[in-house]
Order: sequence, then structure tokens, then C-alpha cells
Amino acid sequence: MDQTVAPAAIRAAFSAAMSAMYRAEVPLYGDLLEIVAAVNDTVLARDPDLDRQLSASGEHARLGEERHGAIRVGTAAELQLLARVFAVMGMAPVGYYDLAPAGIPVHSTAFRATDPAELAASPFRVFTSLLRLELIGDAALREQAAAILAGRRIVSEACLALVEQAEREGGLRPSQAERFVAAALETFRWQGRAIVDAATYQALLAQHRLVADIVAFPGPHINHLTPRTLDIDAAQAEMQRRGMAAKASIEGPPRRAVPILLRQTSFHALSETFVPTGGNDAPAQHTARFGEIEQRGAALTPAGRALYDRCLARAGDGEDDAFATFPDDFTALYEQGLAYAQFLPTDRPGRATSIGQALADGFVTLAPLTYEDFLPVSAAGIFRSNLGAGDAADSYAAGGSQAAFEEALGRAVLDPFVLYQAAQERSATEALARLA
Ligand code: OOG
Ligand code: NI
Repeated sequence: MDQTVAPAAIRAAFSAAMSAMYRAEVPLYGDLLEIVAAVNDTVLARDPDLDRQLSASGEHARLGEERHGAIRVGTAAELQLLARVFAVMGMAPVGYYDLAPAGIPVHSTAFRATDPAELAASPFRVFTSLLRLELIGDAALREQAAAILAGRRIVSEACLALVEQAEREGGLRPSQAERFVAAALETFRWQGRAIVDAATYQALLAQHRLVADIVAFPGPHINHLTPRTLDIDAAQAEMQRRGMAAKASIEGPPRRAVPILLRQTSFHALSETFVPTGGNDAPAQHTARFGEIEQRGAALTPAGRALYDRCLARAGDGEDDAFATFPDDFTALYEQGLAYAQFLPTDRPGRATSIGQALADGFVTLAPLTYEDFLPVSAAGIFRSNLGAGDAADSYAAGGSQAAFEEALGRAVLDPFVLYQAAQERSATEALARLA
């Protein structure tokens, strides 16, 4: 077939369409975008080295477009269907997150582009959670929830036809891609109506607020859409100055000279009106959707992640300087095998046979590879702060399993460490080739 649209272009169009829709649905999201844009401009003006590094790595251009969304689905069939929708946009499931230890009856993956060039073209990602219905204690309610979920269709016939078309023909032509973006967007829209009556909604809510959010509505409405800031402390301060109900603390690692992994903060869910199905039911209120911002730092190797987890545990125990043993200099992080790097050109010409030599001779310079994924502890904190206190059980005895999730998904999730390692090696190869 001639003239198919690149998946990255479909992904970028979808990300922009989602942003416009969410802005209309949740006006405070527009305020967040303003705050983040202003903070990012200030940071780049103040830190020309960072500006140059982001330009050289291709991240400067993507910064203003960068978003992650979050959705929750009810069944394996829904998860598989969405995996096919995301595949049309070049997004694959990366990583496995078990939220059961935090008392949240879901497990999750992130759909995203996997290749550095694809990420630079459009880094749009969607944290996608699957309800673990077996954790609903009440057997009658569990069966009722399963029946409700079995009866709903979260992807329209028109969208599904375009997914099948893309699978069959290896892509979509421009007019088809445009229709696909519009049709897929509908799956994630807040529709202001339930598919259950008010009494059922209340019963689901009493089981767990998240169960109501997943089961009671026509589909997986987008529950937040998160822009990326270069200084989350400044953005958080501005949110508070404007009187937004921001979370008291920032999730993730403390502020550092070399940002690592992911730091996030959110403001509380808004209350939205919906119409239950019972003929005499009055409109009711549902709180699920919220605003979030994040700052992304260096991707850590397995050794770096293990050290991070040990530091985090010490911080949890109340230790003041829990991260003191974590190097805060990028060269040290790279040389100690704690963080992944990319190798950017300098203006010094020269040839080298190894990346080590090229670094030593100053022909290339080190920069962090940006962390493209999520953190289970932070995700749990984000879920919890937006469910309202007292909602979640402390934890579920039955933890999730990656194997069970992959069976539901119908394929394996990709290992993020393998992707970062490949990106680092590719960067080294390309850097040496440029010198030669
Ligand atoms: C997802 C929460 C996780 C993040 O940024 O860690 C998340 C959800 O609330 O559905 O989005
Ligand atoms: Ni999020």
C-alpha cells in the first residue's frame, strides 16, 4: 500500500487530540500547561548547558508535546483491544507494575514508543491498569461486575475496523489515520453517564472507589494527562500560589543536582456529574479525574535502581539523609554503572576506536538517558491521593504476577532495562560512526 502515515505521526496527532479534549474536560489542566511552559522557559534560560543538552539529544523539541495519560480497564479482552489500538500508533507495552501491595486492586503496564528516534518524535505514553476482579471480596458483586464489563464495548466499530485495516495493510493512509485518531479518542472521553443505576454505583463504590471508576462507566475515560516540567519544585510552588489543591509532597526521589527517575505531584480529583441508568435516579457525582505534573531524570541501571530502592526504604524509615550514598554527579553515576548514558557530539574534532577513548579525548560528552517509565511506589501514591483517604485496603494478600498480566494481555511486556541498554549501545555506535 502506498503512502501510509508513520505511526509516530499518528501518535503525535493522537497526543495533541487527547490534550485538547482533556483541556476542555478539565480546565485546570490548561492552567497546568501554562505553569509548566513558563517554568520550562525559565529553567532553559537559566541553564544554557541543559538547553544545549536537550537540543543535542532531540528532547528540546518534544518537551512541550510530552504527556502521559492514565487509564484503567476491566477485562483481559479490553486490555488486548487497547494494545491493538496503541500498536497502530507505534506503542508497545513496557514494564509491569503490581499495585496490590499498596492496596489497589490493579496491575499495570505502560504503552509507549520504544526506540530513541521514535521517542524523540513523540514520547506520548499511557499508564494502563487492569482491574483484578478476583480481589473483590463480595462474590455476588464480583459476578455482577463481571457481567457488566462483559456487556460493554469500549472501542467503536469504526475504530475497530480501522485497527483491522492497519493490521492487514501494515498502516493507514492519511484520511484513515485522521478518522482513526478521532474514533480512538472517543474511547477515552468522559461521557457523563454511567452504565449502571445509582444503587449499583454505590455498591461498587463501597467495595472500592476504583472498582466503581472502572466498572460503572461506558469506557476507560482518561483520568489524568501529565505534562513534563524541568523543575517540579518551582511548578509545585506555582500551583500552590495559584491556590490549586496540590498534594503536600512530591512523589519519588528528592531534588538532586542530577535528577534521577521520576518526580511527580498532583492536585486533587474534581467532582463530576454523571447520570445513572435508573429511570428515577438523580444525577450523581463521581471523583476520579485529576491533574498531575512530572519531572523526568536519568534512567537507572538495575544496580542503580537497587541502590535507589535501598535509599527510598531508608527515607521511608525517616532517615534524614537517606540518599547520601547515591552519587549526585552524572559522570560518577555512569562510571559506577548506576545510570544509562547517551554520547553527544562536542565541537572538538577527532577519531576514536572506543567510546571510552572518545570520552577521555573530549570528542563526545556524556548525558543521561531520560527515564521513560513509571515508579510503582509513586503510582501507588498517585492512585491513593486521588481515591480519598481511607478508601484503599492496606494491601492485598494476593499480589499480582507478571505472568498473569501477560496472559491477560496476550503477549509479554518489554523489559525497560533491555530498551535502555540498547539505546545506550546505539548512541555509542552512532557517536563513533560520526567521528570516523
Ligand atoms: C495511574 C496512576 C499511575 C503515574 O504517573 O504514576 C500514574 C492511575 O491513577 O490510573 O499515572
Ligand atoms: Ni500519572
